[in-house]
Amino acid sequence: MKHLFSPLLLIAILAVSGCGYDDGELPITPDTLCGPHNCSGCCLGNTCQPGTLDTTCGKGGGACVTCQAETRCSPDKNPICAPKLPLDSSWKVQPSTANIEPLDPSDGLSWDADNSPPDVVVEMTCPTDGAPITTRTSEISGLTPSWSDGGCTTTANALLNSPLTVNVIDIDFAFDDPISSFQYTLTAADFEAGVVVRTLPGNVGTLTLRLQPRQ
Ligand SMILES: [Ca+2]
Ligand SMILES: [Ca+2]
Repeated sequence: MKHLFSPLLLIAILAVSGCGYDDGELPITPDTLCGPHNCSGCCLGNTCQPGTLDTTCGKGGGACVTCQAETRCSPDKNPICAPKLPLDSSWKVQPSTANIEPLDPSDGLSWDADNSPPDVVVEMTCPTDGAPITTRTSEISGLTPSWSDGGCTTTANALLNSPLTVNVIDIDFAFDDPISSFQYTLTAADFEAGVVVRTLPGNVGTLTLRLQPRQ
């Protein structure tokens, strides 16, 4: 037994165990392991991948993940497997807030003859997969009105392919006094942001629309 750990036997044991060598490749050490120090994509085992595929998604040298159905690999987002935008998904487009200039730029006068602020309504015509629908918010007086009514619910498909028509109106005693109007076709980026801020033509201010998915 005293010869069990002789130098020759020790060399034989080390050779069989591999001593960190992997079938002739470089030795696996902390420096050669796939990780944040040598991989800007993601690590699949010990292999660095670009990290932009649904099957191998990731960044910064973390472990690759597989994005499940209804998501797509978006390494710069959180979560990195971002939900897809199904074209048949239903969305609420809601006029949220506005900032209106205190004077009507067209004549430099207050919106109303008694110098009171405007009484603002947002009328919106929304595309659908059938006939367009037109709705109005309630009337809110002031230069920074906000609303939670009005708006419309329609499909992503319709909103990506046809414009919204938006009329911002000051309600007066006998008639609708137009403040501004515009048309705008939403983009996939707008859906991801969940919000759109539009400058109102005529240097009148801004209008914020919120986008919320509906079941
Ligand atoms: Ca007016
Ligand atoms: Ca008015």
